[in-house]
Amino acid sequence: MIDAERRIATLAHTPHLELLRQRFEENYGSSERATLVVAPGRVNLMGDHIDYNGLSVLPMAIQRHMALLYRERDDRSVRLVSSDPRFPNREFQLADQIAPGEEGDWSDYARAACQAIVQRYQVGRGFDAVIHSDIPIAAGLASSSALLVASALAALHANDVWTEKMELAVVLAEAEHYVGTRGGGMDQAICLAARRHSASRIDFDPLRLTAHPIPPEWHFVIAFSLVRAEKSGAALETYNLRTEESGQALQGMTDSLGHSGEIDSYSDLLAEYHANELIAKSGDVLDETLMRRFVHVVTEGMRVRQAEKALHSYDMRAFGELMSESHESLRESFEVSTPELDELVEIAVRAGAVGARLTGAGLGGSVVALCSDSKSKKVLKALADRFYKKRNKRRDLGAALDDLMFVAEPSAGASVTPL
Ligand code: NG1
Repeated sequence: MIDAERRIATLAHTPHLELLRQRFEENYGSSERATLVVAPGRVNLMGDHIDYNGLSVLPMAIQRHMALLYRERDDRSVRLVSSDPRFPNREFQLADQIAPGEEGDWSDYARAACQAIVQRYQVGRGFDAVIHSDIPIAAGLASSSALLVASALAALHANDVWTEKMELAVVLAEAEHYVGTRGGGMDQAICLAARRHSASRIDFDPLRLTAHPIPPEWHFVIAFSLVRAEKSGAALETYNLRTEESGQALQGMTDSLGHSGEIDSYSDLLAEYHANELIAKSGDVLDETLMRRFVHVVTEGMRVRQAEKALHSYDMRAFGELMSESHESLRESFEVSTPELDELVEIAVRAGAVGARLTGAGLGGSVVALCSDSKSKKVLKALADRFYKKRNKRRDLGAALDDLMFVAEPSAGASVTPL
């Protein structure tokens, strides 16, 4: 993961390195022999709520990062300091079972990572770390997985353990269940193994990434709905309910087709039957809710394949149309959109985006809109005027517009750089 070119690039792209060093020195003394870990956020371009059903997805890493500066210790303590005052200092011990913090504590992602690394690689050396992130929190851009990945890389490198990225991604997908989500493996995999200038198709079982370059004139605009999709409370419950429902829908279909016990995944079912045949049958077999969930999963899986083809053939219009269809399916069939996300999608499309969709889990969070480079200024301006400024009259946004909406740059995966 470390080579000279990457090292220089990493340092050059860490604008907050000085701040990290300063915070490190305030808390732990000299920052000599410290190591920098950088883990990106991500935007998912196609394929939401299907990774936990084992179907392929198409995300890319973005230019927003979780940066963590650490130095290893001689004992099992892990000490964490965040530059964000909302997240108080935390300390815990490396162990096979690490107790979570108070309800929804921010350090649970680091605890989850460390517990998994101890269980898998039997490490015993802790570390002192400071972290700083510019990934918007609870915005559907996987800031929590970036913290999990950065903490895991610190725990591994502090103990001189080297692992293969795909192996680690599998371990960390499971590790994140510690916080209560029954999620899939998209976020950890793209955070670890994304390629610059590219989106990646991620296949599961076995985990594999296939990178596809993004044409430079394709601009993906990300816009935050101002509704935080916190994975504690209601959003967590709905998310887990959707995983359950899509499992029940699969079960209902395999039972009715006489394959119970033989077919236990969407990919196996889709290998056996044509998607359209399954969709037609689902109306007879499943109740209304499960039928909708089933239709979303199956059609979203198809859209990932079609989007990949559109990307290959530089067909921006086709890609955009698939994004809008995907949003409609997430809204109507999977019921994870919100009025704010719908409004952002509509504003972006009216202003010239070829398509737009919610990204990530939904239930708040962000949308992603595709437009040509010549249109992106117009799309950003429309979002500012018709969404953010309208709301800003009534309340303080508390952040610059640049933090609420920006053009995503397809970025590289996580890196570890000794200073
Ligand atoms: P976000 O948007 O970061 O909450 C979640 C899951 C993904 C995936 C998407 C929906 C985790 C860590 N992330 O992402 O695996 O299922 O929702 O596509 O559980």
